[in-house]
Amino acid sequence: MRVQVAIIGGGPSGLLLGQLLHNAGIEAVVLERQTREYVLTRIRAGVLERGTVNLLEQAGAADRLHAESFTHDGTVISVNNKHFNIPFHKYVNKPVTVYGQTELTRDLYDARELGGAATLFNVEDVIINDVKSDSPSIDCKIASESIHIDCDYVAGCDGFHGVSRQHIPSDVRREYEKVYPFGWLGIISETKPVHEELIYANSDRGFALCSMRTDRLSRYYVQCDANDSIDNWSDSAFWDELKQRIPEQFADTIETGPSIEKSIAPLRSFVCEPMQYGKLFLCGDAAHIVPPTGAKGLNTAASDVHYLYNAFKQRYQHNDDEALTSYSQTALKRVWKVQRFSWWMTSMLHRFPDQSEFDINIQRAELDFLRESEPAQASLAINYVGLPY
Ligand code: RFL
Ligand code: PHB
Repeated sequence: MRVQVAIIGGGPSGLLLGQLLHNAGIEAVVLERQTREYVLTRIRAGVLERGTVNLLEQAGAADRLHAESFTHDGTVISVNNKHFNIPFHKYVNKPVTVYGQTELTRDLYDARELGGAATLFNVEDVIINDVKSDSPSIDCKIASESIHIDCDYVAGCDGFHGVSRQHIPSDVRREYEKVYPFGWLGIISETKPVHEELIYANSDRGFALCSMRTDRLSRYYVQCDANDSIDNWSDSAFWDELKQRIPEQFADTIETGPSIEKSIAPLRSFVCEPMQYGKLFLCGDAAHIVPPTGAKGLNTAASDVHYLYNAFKQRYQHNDDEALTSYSQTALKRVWKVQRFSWWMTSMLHRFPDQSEFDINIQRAELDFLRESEPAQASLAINYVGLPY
């Protein structure tokens, strides 16, 4: 097989990049290790920036999103029993869109299928060859059959545990990492969301988040121990804990019910530099991870896709590879700003095991300042709705 761009990973970044390239007439194949069904069981992101929605529109995969998503013009921050709202529209002319990653991924798979774009599933043992040459290639297997793919470029969209990043030699690759001493226990329940906006809660018992997917599907999280297990959390233990972390007004009215999904996610900040090596370009979680506070993971994957897609277009439609050459530099500038925002939101809202009384008072002062200061709220709003590309 020969394609112009071989894309490793059929998560949101690989599918979005693949679909945009396909629509632009650039031949690409997406190689996914799992089955489509497996990828669609991963419950992850829920909040999309305008830029992400724009890219889905360009990819021709936004019809259902427009019909079914919610638009949010603000968010609630609570501190124990008190809360305040940050109205995005007062500071920025953009809302955010609430639409699940599962649905977005399904829409991209459907768009690819409809348009006849190639996605290969159950792909094993991916090896990238000769990325420093003008003729890189990929060897892999599907059901023990060997497949060889010649290409001009390789896009590594295979997430944090993928193989692409390892193809950048260790003397070139620099990795920056911060692991947080807690996780998020998340559930989904077929219940009415407790509030029309998301609630980010700082409480003496730890962080909590009230989010949603639809008007009958709620997504809730509580901060938990990094080594905790879902076996320790019955549904009633989860609801009891959540209610103790959010203001009484919400705890008294929250609709509870059986969870239909329950999982624990670790929290990590991570950046790999550079995001390119020879003909290999990393995109999304393959190159960087943020803690979910602030909802930036999928959105930053989308901003990488924006830069890389436009660079490929320059290359193939105008025979100009300047944007490709500077892809890593361009993408990383935005990546680090998003890292800063996600780290800041995480630091401001969680209980840390080694937090002293001093640290807690500083955190309270930060939240007080945010409640009272319009410039501080503007800064949160600008970052939350999404920095420009
Ligand atoms: P993904 O989604 O990990 O997809 C990578 C794909 O590559 C495949 N793969 C391989 N394929 C072939 N060969 C190999 N050797 C391969 N190795 C791996 C994998 O099977 C997979 O299908 O990365 P991508 O596409 O870069 O997308 C990133 C996003 O998934 C991620 O950033 C977000 O989910 C993060 N995130 C959130 N982001 C937001 O923008 N807003 C949110 O509200 C939000 N909430 C969240 C989140 C992540 C969470 N968890 C579980 C970490 C909430 C949570 C709890
Ligand atoms: C979610 O709905 O899953 C979600 C929303 C906001 C976040 C993280 C996750 O910051």
